[in-house]
Amino acid sequence: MFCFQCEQTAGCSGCTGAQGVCGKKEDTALLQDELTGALIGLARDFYGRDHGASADRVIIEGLFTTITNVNFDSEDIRRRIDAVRAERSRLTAAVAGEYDMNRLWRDDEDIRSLKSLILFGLRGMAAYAYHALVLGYTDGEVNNFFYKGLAVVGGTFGMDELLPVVMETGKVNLKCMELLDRANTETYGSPVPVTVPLTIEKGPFIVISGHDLRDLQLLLEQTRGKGINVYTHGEMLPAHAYPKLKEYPQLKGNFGTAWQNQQKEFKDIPAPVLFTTNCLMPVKDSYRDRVFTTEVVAYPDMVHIDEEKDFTPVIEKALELGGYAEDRVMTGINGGTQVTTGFAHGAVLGAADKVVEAVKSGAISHFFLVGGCDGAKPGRNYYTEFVKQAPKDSMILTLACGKYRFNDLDLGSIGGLPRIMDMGQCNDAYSAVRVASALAEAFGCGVNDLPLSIVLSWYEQKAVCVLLSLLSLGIKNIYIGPTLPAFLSQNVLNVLVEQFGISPISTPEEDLKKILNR
Ligand code: FSO
Ligand code: SF4
Repeated sequence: MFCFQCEQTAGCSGCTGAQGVCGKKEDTALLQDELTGALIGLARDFYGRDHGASADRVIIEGLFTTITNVNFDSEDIRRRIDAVRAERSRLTAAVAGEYDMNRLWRDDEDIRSLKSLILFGLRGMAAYAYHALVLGYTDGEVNNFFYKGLAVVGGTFGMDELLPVVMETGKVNLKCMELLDRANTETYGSPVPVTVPLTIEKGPFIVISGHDLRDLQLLLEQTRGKGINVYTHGEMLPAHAYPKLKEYPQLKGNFGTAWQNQQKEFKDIPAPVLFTTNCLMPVKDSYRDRVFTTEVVAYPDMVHIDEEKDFTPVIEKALELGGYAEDRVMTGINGGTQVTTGFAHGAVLGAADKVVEAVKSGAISHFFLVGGCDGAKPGRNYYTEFVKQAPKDSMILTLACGKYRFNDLDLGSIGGLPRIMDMGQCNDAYSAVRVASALAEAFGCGVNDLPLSIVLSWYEQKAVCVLLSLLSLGIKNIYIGPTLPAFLSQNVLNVLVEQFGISPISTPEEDLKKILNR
């Protein structure tokens, strides 16, 4: 096997051998390559031609399946390969062959690097397109680009031809994040700031993880009046801010922290855990009887809830396990007992006058967007330290699961706004873009001229498409850590440094000095 798509890849160069660092076994990795190769074949046949909604869905689900920590189930991946082939033969006699992914992994390193940016960006974007799709929202331009991008990955192109497609991936992903924002806010209302307790109340409960708001809503419907409380986990935390989800009284709070702590946090938990998307880690014996998956997430021998969305097995497990006997006060990484969320574009722009005034009066000196994925590497306490050391008159905007490093800290407020504002999930980078553009407009300058710095933490492929979206907007001087992606070749990195001023993180002290003296 060869895989180098995520931040924890072996030796910062690539996972090979019998198993990846994430626990993905070689046979699963090879099947994921076969699935990707089959998707490229389908895309080459249909790029620029008529393709129906079912082909779009096969592509979106297939790409989503191959994201890090989503699907460890070889049987399930085999079924998906069959579905791609069936779709292809239903539509036409296959013209192009399937693609052998080894050609990509063994290609010239710069070509491999650019094509990896496109492919991994498409995988991330597919997850967002999927969450929008299940709420009934699709976009022709977004769907067409999956075909184009995959066809390009399977074609023969030089660096000059691939670079614009890399940027186009970012541009289309912005559209896709906007689509998902529309799907979420039109269905569940515009997020409002809320405080979310970390205490688990006594009695039966269910923990729901991942990004899919629709799954949460269906679970809340099915647990109505059953004496079962529901707690979000990981990227599901921002759900508390959506008016139509918030109104369910049994949606009580948030359990645990970011994904990489799940093996410790779920040990002996007296409740079931439902995974709606990534990031699922190899399941330990201490809680293997209580893990449930749905959507494209799958793990061998775990109960999978299919499209009928009958959550009865999860509900029965919650009643059987019974939860804690007494309320249990839990804390975040820094000892805080509650967190806040809901500062998406609607809420922040609703307070735009206050924000602009605070900048003009000098009460706010700088905005830092510190966000992205969390992960297991020790160097990631950089982000906690960065936030703690940021000047007291600066605001910290955050999003995605990297926020668990610092979201339980009380850093005070400025002009009635808390200094840490959680904008939501990784896809809510769209909110950050909306806020930055509105500020730029209010001050009559470009986004790069604002007192705003972006410090990203990356782990998997959604972070790749988000980064590409920021670059496609011309945003410069982004800091990235904890390490640079293994799939960036030196030449491609040079281009990103020259054109966009991208820097790897160093220490919080040094980076803050550089940023504030710029
Ligand atoms: Fe985190 Fe995992 Fe949203 Fe990612 S839970 S790491 S970028 O999947 O998706 O932030
Ligand atoms: Fe390795 Fe990451 Fe690929 Fe898993 S997803 S095999 S950890 S590079």
